[in-house]
Amino acid sequence: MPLARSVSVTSLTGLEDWEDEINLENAVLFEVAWEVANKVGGIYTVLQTKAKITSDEWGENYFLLGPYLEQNVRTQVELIDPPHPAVRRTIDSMNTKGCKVYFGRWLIEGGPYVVLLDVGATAWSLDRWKTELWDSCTIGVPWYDREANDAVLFGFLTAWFLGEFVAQCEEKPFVIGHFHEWLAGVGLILCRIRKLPVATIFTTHATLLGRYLCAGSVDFYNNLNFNVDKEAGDRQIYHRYCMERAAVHCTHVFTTVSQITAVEAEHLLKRKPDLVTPNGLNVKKFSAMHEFQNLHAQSKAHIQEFVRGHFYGHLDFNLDKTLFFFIAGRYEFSNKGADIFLEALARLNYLLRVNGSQVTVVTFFIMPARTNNFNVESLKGQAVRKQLWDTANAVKEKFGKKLYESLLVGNLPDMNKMLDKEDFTMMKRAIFATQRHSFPPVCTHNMLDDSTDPVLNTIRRLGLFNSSADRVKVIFHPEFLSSTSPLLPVDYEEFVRGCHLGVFPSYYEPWGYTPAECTVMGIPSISTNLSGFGCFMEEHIADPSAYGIYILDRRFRALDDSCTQLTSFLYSFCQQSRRQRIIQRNRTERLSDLLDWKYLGRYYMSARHMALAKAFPDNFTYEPPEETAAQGFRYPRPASVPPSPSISRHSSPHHSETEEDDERYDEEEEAEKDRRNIKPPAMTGPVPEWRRPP
Ligand code: G6P
Ligand code: 1S3
Repeated sequence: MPLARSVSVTSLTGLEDWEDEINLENAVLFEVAWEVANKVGGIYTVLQTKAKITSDEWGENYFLLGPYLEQNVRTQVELIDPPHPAVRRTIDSMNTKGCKVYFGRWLIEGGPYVVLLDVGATAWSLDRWKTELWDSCTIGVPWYDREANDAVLFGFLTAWFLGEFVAQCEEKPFVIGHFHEWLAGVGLILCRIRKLPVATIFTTHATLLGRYLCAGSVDFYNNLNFNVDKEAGDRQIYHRYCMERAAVHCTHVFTTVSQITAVEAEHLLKRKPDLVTPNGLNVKKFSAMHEFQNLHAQSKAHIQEFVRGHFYGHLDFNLDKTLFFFIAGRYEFSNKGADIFLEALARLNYLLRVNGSQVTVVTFFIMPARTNNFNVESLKGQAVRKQLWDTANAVKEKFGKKLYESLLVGNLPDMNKMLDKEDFTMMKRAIFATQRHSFPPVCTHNMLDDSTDPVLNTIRRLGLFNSSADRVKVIFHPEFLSSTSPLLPVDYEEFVRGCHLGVFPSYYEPWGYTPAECTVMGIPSISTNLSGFGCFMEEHIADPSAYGIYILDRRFRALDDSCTQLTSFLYSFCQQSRRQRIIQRNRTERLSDLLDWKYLGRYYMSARHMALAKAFPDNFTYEPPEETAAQGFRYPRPASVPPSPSISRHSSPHHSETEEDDERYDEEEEAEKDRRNIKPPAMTGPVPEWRRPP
């Protein structure tokens, strides 16, 4: 039986003792989400990266509940018999009543157990369950909303599973149900309506209304007092909003991923979150400090190969002085800031041209849109590159053979006879094949909505057509990356490592994994003070830009001013020497600990403690946070940054005169100076309150 104990959630000190003091054997954690082994967006990344630390803490008593989707199961899940007797009995019982419930191990780090519920197999219950939902909490779901219907089926199956599980346990367990996002919310609502002995947590990763409102043209963050029912009704999402809001109000503990989303939730969902649970990552540490820099160079070489093919016939720029920028994510044109990024790129193009810069910027937009495969011109580019490579190799082979034979007989070769007419013909043919009468394409695929696509239309308006005069080139790759692609055969991680700068000027971004992923790989990034990540970094780092974390002000500036600021970030970045970029990458990578689940996982632990204390007050207690303890950890400025801004451009690493001395940079010395300043990132308090403008 667990001991009664008190846990302060403000001071997270003491949580290390949690496992020692609480008997977790009789506590079971179910984490419920539509994105379990099902990649849709960021929640998948949360669950997948967090699995290791959660499994380490909960062992055999940790289960993820998600939808059964055959294709995902085939590639990500090993189906097994449930080792836990009560789980086995629960699944058997449900399956004999017409459900299809599967059990397995998710093949990711930590290998957590998954319970997968086939919503399609119980679709025959939809009308009955919708009636029950209406009768118990007057939420009506229209027939045409497929996603909402799935949410109802998934919710009823989840609640059925949890109820049955509790009934099947011989000794009553302390069950925690942690539900993510509105799609999993119905299960939580039913747990409370049916009074199941389950401690519930609801985490929202984005509010439904926030996402919709931001995608329109409202000044969202400076005007949060919306008539929420009307706004939801106008957007035909009232029923979804009701599910979300009901889950928020039913749950024992309500959490969200950032302070900025906490304020949004308070206004739109009418409940202040009990806790902010920032998103972490599973940080890989290399034994050799230089390893991630070597990986950058290797991955960059792969991207350069692609660029050689894509720009065939127009390779009039120096690849050694070419920088790779990228934006990636869900294709929400203005929410993710693709609009302002394109505008800033046009301005950067102008600045680089008028200042006669030698630098070329190739910018990738990796955002999936509707396509019918790669376009011919892009595929041809890679074929032409390959043909040139093959030609060069064939000539080299023949050349090598002749040279060898000549040396064998003790003669120096006659260089005039090393290449014959046939070789020249072959080489000329290959060169002729590189002629082209059009600019390199701005898009790699055939778009289904070409004429209305917002990225393409903005490119057309701004005239960023990859002409020779353009110093900024644009490549829109409207599909997620894959190492099996015939065009750009790299996976996302490799691609990020090979780039120089990730640009994520989002307007709506509750957390934002993309800049966080850049950080742990040592790649600088631009985010905004409207993204959870940007606010978190601003809060915890004394001088973010010195660490390659550029935070764009999209909250207190007009759009045009933000665009000017973005342009100046990009332009300054282009002015850095190689040596400066290397130093900056080292600093960026040193922030990884701040984003490691090893530390950020404590907020999840804290939420679970709170939920247990609220649901089982006889067994657990919890101390309310003390206001004064709310002091977050702060990384100091890097030791080598000059104190005066006049000698430090954007706090970027100190200047080198030439590119040639780049490789002589003493990385160890710089790192050591910083190490002396940086304390271990123990999180001593919760993320401080979101500060309102003065
Ligand atoms: C890494 C490698 C270096 C390489 C550099 C290129 O640091 O270890 O050998 O010169 O990347 O950096 P850049 O910013 O020009 O891609
Ligand atoms: C959401 O996914 P999105 O890209 O639609 O959840 C993510 C995980 O919490 C978060 O990082 C992101 O900002 C949200 O927007």
